[in-house]
Amino acid sequence: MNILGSLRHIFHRYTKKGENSYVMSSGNKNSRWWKEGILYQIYPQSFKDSNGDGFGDLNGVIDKLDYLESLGITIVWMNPFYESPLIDNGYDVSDYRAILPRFGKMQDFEKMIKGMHKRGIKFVMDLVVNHSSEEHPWFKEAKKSRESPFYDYYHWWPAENGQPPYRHSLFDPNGAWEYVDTVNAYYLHTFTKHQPDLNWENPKLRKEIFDIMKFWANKGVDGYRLDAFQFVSKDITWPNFPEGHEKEYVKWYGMRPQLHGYLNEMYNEVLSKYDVFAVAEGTGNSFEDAHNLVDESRNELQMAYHFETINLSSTLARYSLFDFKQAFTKWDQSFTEEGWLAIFLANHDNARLVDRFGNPSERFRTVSTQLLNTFLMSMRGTPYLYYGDELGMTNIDMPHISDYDDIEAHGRYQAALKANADMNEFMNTLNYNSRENGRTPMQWDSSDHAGFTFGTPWKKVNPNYLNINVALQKKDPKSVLNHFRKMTRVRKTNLVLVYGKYDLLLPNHEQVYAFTRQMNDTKMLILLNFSEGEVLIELDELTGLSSKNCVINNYDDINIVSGSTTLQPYQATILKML
Ligand code: TEU
Repeated sequence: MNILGSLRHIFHRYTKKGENSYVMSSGNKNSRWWKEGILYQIYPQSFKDSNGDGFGDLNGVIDKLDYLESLGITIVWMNPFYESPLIDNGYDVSDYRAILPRFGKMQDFEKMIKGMHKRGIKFVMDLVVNHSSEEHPWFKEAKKSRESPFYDYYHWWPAENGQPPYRHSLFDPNGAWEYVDTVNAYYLHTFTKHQPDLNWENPKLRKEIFDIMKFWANKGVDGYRLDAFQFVSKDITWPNFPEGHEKEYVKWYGMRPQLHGYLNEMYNEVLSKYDVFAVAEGTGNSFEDAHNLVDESRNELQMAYHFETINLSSTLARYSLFDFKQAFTKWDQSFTEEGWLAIFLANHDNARLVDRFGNPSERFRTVSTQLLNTFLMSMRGTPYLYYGDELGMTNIDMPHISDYDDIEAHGRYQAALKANADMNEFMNTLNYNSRENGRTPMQWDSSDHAGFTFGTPWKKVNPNYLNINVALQKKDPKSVLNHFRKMTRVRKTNLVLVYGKYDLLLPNHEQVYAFTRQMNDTKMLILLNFSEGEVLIELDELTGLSSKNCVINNYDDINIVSGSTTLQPYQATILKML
């Protein structure tokens, strides 16, 4: 950034500062509002339907602004609501400057973001620019002729060169090339064939994207979540990749060196000019890759999220707490000096938090969800919390392939058939880990369709809404919801949980995750019993502490006797040591 640019940047920071009371609150030169924020992800199509068409919309979110404020969250990231044929639920954009009418109008968006800002909540847009929809005018033009100015907005393999070198598609069992006869060429699609990959090597395309980002920044958005971004740059010499390479997908398809140049450009053109942050989906292959994306000195992105921890629970086999602790610890250790990460265990691409990392049984659902929410909000990194997890919403049972709407599920099913897989086993796994589990309508109350819609919901509501819903939990001081609200308060009033040094205790313990966070003369001890049994632990750190030191606890009490305590099933507590 030049001097003028940095002055503008500083000016902007300070003019916007007043809107958010905790900006720069730690007084540390590395402090940022997006580090101190608590992010809540809204899947708009399932959050709240205001007009009875069964599909969530922006006016529905407006109706729930006070609810969002009551949660204590400070940033909302919303999945795409752009114009789209909805082949991949909005991750196939046909107009980056328009809102799909089913979601609402531009005025609704403006009202929504204003309502958020008024409540001290920032807004993050999902930017889906690894690919567009095949319905985007750029692609419609591109496929008319090789002479079209839009042809080079996409990646093509001319058919006169023979068959294209195999490229693996994440969603299409037939691979990532699709033939178009009007241009006698194949186009590349990392996801479905309805999502052609944009050609980032073309400077004209990059300029278009930066203009789109400015368009939304000028509408007040405070951040961008860059969808599938590690894949945007391709090796356009199109070498052959060895057979089976796709098992190491990111290694072969991710983090091409040109990517950093493009991100520098994005930073100079857009990110440095507004008080915004950008978070990348994916961090490449190593800590070094991750640092190269987010370290401030690089002037690229501000945050990223890796998949190592969330992937621990992607199969039916129970994850080991040891691996879980190791993974979180090593990522933390690698980010003590520079760089910043998101902390998350759920999102719209995964099944429900409590099913994967907690215990969804009637007996332990509440406490185990409380434990996970305590954990997510006591780590270094910005917590990303997914709608419904503040209630302990669970997976929905979908035993048959016909129960699924999601194009990814159908792609996986076809791939399993093709590979002659055991289809019973496949369906059991899909039922457990399908991302559609995490997309059922929000459970507001005990009325029809959980109060999500007065029409017919696009997706069946989980029948357990009669027991798990906002209205019930509001009234119950021990609910997941009220604990969540307490925990957001604890996080916001204890910056040690944001910035403090993290130290793992009891590293080999198989049931308990214990660690401390320390900053200057403040220190917290976090104790989490990840098991359904009582567990006795002994820790020097407990000496001299009593239940009076608890800043949060999902049980009424904790009995500490000379350096030891027995944690109850899924007990989660934070004790102030200093
Ligand atoms: O996901 C990118 C991605 O890499 C996916 O393979 C993801 O890991 C998978 O969906 C997990 O089930 C992003 C979005 O988050 C996802 O919802 C979209 O479907 C995808 O991009 C295509 O835009």
